[in-house]
Amino acid sequence: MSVPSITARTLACAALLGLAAGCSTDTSEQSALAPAGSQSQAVHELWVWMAVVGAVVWAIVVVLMFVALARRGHGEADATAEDSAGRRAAMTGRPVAAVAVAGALIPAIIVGVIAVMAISVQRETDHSAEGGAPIAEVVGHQFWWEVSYPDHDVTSANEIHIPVGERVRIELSSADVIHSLWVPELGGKVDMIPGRSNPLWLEADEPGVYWGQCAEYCGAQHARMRFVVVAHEQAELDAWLRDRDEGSDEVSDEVPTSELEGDALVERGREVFMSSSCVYCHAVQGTAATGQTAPDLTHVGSRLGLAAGILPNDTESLTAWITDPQSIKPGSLMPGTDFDDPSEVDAIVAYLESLE
Ligand code: HEC
Ligand SMILES: [Cu+2]
Repeated sequence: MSVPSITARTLACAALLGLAAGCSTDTSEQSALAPAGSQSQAVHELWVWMAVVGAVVWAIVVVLMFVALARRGHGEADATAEDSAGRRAAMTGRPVAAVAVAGALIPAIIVGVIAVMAISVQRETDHSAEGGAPIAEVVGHQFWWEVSYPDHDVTSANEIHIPVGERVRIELSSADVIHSLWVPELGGKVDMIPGRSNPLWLEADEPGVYWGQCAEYCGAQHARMRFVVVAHEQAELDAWLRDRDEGSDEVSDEVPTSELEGDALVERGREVFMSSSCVYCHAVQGTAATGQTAPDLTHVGSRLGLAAGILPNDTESLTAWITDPQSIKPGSLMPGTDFDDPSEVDAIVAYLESLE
């Protein structure tokens, strides 16, 4: 009887290990096992220690369990009831000591050491005491991220641009329910709570694009609430911000009309957009569209993705999204719009693509 059940348990363990292996991907798209900054490195090292200690304890317990099973088998085969009663009486002193050491003292030491390590990692990743101004503010919305840069008049969505090789502060809050911002390769996970502001520090050693994800269940499309952190060289970041800074003199009258001149489709798209319901939710700086409940579309043409990292930013996806967002992200807070004429969608798409 016991043999098949042990085999079954071994198989179950192997299956679980297989699942766990799924957590580690070489593409390193959103992997906590591929740290790319000192914060995530500290968290990763703690995790490795906990995994190793846990594995050793597990192995010892399993070995002891088999030893106990083997001994019990022997005892029952050739012992009379009297024998085993006598042996139990003789042993009562020893098991109590063994249980006290293996069941209480050793675990207390292990948990104590891990607690000290965890507290030290927590201190390493929390720099609240140092203060410092946030370079970006991120507000969680069902089911997207609003990102603004306080030193620049720039508002974007679903991408956070930071300088490389530097620890930067990001301020987090929420417009509706609790969300949690997590970029596994760069740092810890911090909740975004309505009515309060929480700081998070991010640090990337190498320039690149790092994927993040909402890590607190927030509604129907929680799983599709993704974003990217883009780490740039400082000069490149400055240029990125300058190009989009609505307040800076260089571009003050560039957006949005100069790009539209001479292109009839884009011009028509602008008219359709401005006379559709889009403007009640979306803003385009410098126009009559001033909605505040949806992603700011001022530079949507140069966005890396659409709808919180679930669609590429291309003509096909943009058309599909505007026509029927509910089939792509059911339960998202953008309704489909009925257009009188399908060419109106093409025009809006051309207009939005011109907004770089
Ligand atoms: C009732 C409010 C509402 C209306 C009306 C609305 N949208 Fe949206 N829109 C949203 C919300 C909310 C999102 C974010 C959806 C998500 O990612 O979950 C969004 C996302 C988008 C995006 C993707 C932006 C990005 O950066 O990911 C585009 C493009 C867009 N809307 C265009 C339009 C157009 C064009 C119209 C008019 C035809 C329109 N929307 C009407 C609420 C609205
Ligand atoms: Cu969520």
